[in-house]
Amino acid sequence: MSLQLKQFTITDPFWSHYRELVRTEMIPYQWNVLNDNANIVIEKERNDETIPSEKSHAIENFKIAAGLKQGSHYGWVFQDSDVYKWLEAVAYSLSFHPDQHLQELADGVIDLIALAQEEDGYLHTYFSIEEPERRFKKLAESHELYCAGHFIEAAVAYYESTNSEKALSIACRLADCIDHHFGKEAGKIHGYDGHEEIELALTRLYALTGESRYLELSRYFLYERGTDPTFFARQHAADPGTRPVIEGMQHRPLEYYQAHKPILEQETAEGHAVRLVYLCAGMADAAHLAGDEQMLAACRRLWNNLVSKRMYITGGIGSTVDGEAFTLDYDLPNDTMYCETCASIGLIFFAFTMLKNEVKSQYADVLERALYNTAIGGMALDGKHFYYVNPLEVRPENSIHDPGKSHVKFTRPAWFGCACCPPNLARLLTSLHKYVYTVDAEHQIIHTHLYVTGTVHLELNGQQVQLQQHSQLPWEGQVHMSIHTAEPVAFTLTLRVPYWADGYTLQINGESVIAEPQDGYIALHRVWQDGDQIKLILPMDIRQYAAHPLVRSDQGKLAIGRGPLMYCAEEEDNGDNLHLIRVSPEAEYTYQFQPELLGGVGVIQVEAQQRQQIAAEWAGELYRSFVKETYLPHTLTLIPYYSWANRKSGEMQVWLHTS
Ligand code: FUB
Ligand code: ZN
Repeated sequence: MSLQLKQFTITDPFWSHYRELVRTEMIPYQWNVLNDNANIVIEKERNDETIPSEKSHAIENFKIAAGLKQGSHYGWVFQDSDVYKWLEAVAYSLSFHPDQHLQELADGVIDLIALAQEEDGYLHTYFSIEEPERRFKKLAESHELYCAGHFIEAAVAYYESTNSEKALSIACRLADCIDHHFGKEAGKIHGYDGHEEIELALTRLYALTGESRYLELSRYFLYERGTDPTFFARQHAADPGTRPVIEGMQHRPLEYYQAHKPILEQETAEGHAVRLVYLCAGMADAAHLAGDEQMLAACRRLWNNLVSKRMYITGGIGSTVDGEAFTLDYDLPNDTMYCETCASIGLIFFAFTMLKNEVKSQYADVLERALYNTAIGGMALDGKHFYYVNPLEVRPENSIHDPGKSHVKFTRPAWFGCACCPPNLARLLTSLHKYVYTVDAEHQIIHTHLYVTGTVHLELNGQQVQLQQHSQLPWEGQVHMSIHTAEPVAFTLTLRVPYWADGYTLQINGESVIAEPQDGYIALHRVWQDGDQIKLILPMDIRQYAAHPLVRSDQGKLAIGRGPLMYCAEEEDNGDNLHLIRVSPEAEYTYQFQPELLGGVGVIQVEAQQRQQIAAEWAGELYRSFVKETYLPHTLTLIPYYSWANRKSGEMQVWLHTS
């Protein structure tokens, strides 16, 4: 089980900054955007005239659906989910920073949602306002259960944080409505949503309420998926509507929705990346809650394919803009990829739900990789500009002039027509406390997955235990822990040894401890005394990474990382034409923390070589006979990937050519 809210107080300098940024900047800013009160330019996520991007209109849609205003629905069919994710972030924020004004605001939004909910529990502003006759009739595109899932998640978080049942009762009525319409029984719809989300939301609702129907409904959706390849097509043929719910979506293959095969037969990560990881998070959570071994085995298969053949070194996933999707094994282009922020957030959910099933460091390693790189890289340091797509290589001119790269932005927009990512980040960062520890109550074990400064209170073997952690990550690898307990207490504390640490040193009360990690975790089992001190040192050397030989885009290249952070070169520090810089694998690196730069970052430098005199040497030729190229020394400066594009716009590159 994971720790309950309020049991863990984060005081970590790195993460508290983010959490405060969400609380003080993102939440108020996003509220203004959702109410169309922010004076901003909303960008289309790519050059596509059909993308609605004049305004958010998300709150207005609820007012219209609630009968408080006249008008039409505006925005994507899943616009409601922007509000729900914002509400979920508010819930988490209230758990670590009570704020009466914010809670009143949230209560007001919940009241509005209650008014928009229909008599039978149905909730979705697009269909309520525009096409009630099409309810549940166009599930490939409708996002009805996707939006429901996001509301349910928000409601669970709101209850856990505030003890208020306001949102939860709406969520249960909504889940009951869905349960009434979907399932194996005759007369119900034998189908599922085109975008997974309800599955993982229902497991959360079950875990909170104990209502087994919700777990069964989640498992129903999971097991039904892909069993009838004609389901979406039949719905489409019988659809009473005359216009597409989402323009251009009718021709997506079943793989896009992970509906090409039953889930137990799916072995590779296919289709839309966010959909896939939300599906997998639902599967892994349901497997955990229901003790479903065959479901867990399917999760492992998908996990293995995803992380060993289809994931970027930054924890990004999704190799193509076409369908925001996976392509094939080892196809990981750096400058046309998708790597949607939401997809890395979903990967974090998947990794975490796998950790609930089995404590293996491969899951926490990926969770950490996605969190420290693509996820936080998805927002600017001001908390008010966001990436949807997170490239590993950018040249601004290419994004401007190549229509195939219009999705690859070189500065973070203030908002998007499709704004799934910004509020998703807000809820992720405010719920970070969930991911640091898990507790195995049966065996009295507390597992440490992430190194984040803070204090956790929990009960182990009948004793109140306080565990304090002081971590210097992501800049240094020192972690200190201390235990506080009224009476000596026996339990096991595990510590993850991350993939980036070449071994570790460990002391308990000044005495060295040698322990062989199992599945990547050191297990310390003892009778703990009040004041026991643990000192863990994880060496944080600068590492050069290579990619598998079949990753064509990365051959002859290396990437630099230190600790959980991947690094990149920017034009601001290195000039343009980054592709003409070569780094020798034997080169010496230096590292320095620069408190004034980009909010305080560790900077890596290396003596590299830069190809010179291009214009003079080439004199207007495009091709010529090969001659040995001339290189001059160049001090290459690298910054953490997450902090790129916070100064002047320019080129950026993660994978660097080697000499
Ligand atoms: O379809 C809902 C969300 O919008 C998806 O998860 C994102 O990829 C974006 O397409
Ligand atoms: Zn997104």
